[in-house]
Parts: sequence; structure tokens; C-alpha cells
Amino acid sequence: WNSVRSSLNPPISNEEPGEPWLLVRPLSIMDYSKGYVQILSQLTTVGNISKADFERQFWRMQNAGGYYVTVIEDTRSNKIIGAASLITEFKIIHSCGLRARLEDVVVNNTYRGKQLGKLIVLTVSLLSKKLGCYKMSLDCKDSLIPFYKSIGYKLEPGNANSMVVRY
Ligand code: 16G
Repeated sequence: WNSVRSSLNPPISNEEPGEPWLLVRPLSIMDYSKGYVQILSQLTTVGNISKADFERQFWRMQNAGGYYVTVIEDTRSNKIIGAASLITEFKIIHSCGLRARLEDVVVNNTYRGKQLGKLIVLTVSLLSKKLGCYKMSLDCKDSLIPFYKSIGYKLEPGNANSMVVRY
């Protein structure tokens, strides 16, 4: 994880996220009560999700495989204060390669300015590399382009369009 440390100033890492009470770890089924759903509402509409709904979806993700949801917990309050998901996809192209997507990146407003967004994105990006993915991509608001550029993501010339159909 040295490449994560060396990309950050001060050089924090998933193992030492800057404050001794912060813990970077995979999502757990216990995280409904630790506010994982609430923190996602800082990103978009999450709807009315019960504990049972969350747990059912958690097991679907486990059983499907390829979901690496990473969170940052403040162990003083037992609250999730940041999250990012790495989702992998089997391809036939690229020699039956594995492609990665970065999804649902969020850091609690009150914890901004501690490089935690960069830390969690760099952590899951490195994980995608270790899993052998040939690329990782993301969709984001225009205002977040400088943030993602600052940690190595690029708008590929001629290939920087995100399109959508909503239902
Ligand atoms: C952003 C997120 C995406 C999330 C979407 C929700 C990142 C890198 N991108 O594009 O993961 O699912 O917002 O917006 O975190 P929506 O509600 O419009 O789909």
C-alpha cells in the first residue's frame, strides 16, 4: 500500500488513515446500524431502506461476487464516515479480462479536508489493480473532475462521454 501513501500529503494510508480512531475496512452486514445508508444519502436518493432490505441486498452482493464495498468508520462514534465501491465485471474482450468500476464514493461533509476521499478512492483503485483489472472507470459530476484528475483519472480524448437512459 506504499503507492497510496506516496500519493498523499501527509502520507496517510488505509492502514494509518491519519487519525487513530479511523478504520478503513470492507462493508459489513452490521453497517446498517452504523449509518452506511444515511451517508449514501449525501450522494443521491437512497429511498426508504429497512434493515431487512439492506441485509437482503448485502447478501445478494456477496453471492454475486465482484463487489468490494469499502468504508471508513469513526470508531469513536461507530459511524461510517466514508465509502467507495469497486465493482468488477467479467469481459470477453481483453483476453477475457476483468474491468473495474468505481461507484458510490462519499465522505461525510464534516470530515472533508482530511484527504479521506482520495484515500478511499486510491485504496479501491489499488485493489482493482491487484485483482488484475485492465482499467477502472467512473461517472461523476463536472465539479468532481479536478478531484479525480488529481488522483490519476483521465478524460480519454474521444472517449469521455457518459450516456444514460433513466427509468
Ligand atoms: C455518481 C457516482 C455513482 C452514483 C451516482 C448516483 C461516483 C464515482 N459516481 O455518478 O457511483 O451511483 O453518482 O447518481 O461515486 P444517480 O442517482 O444520478 O444515479
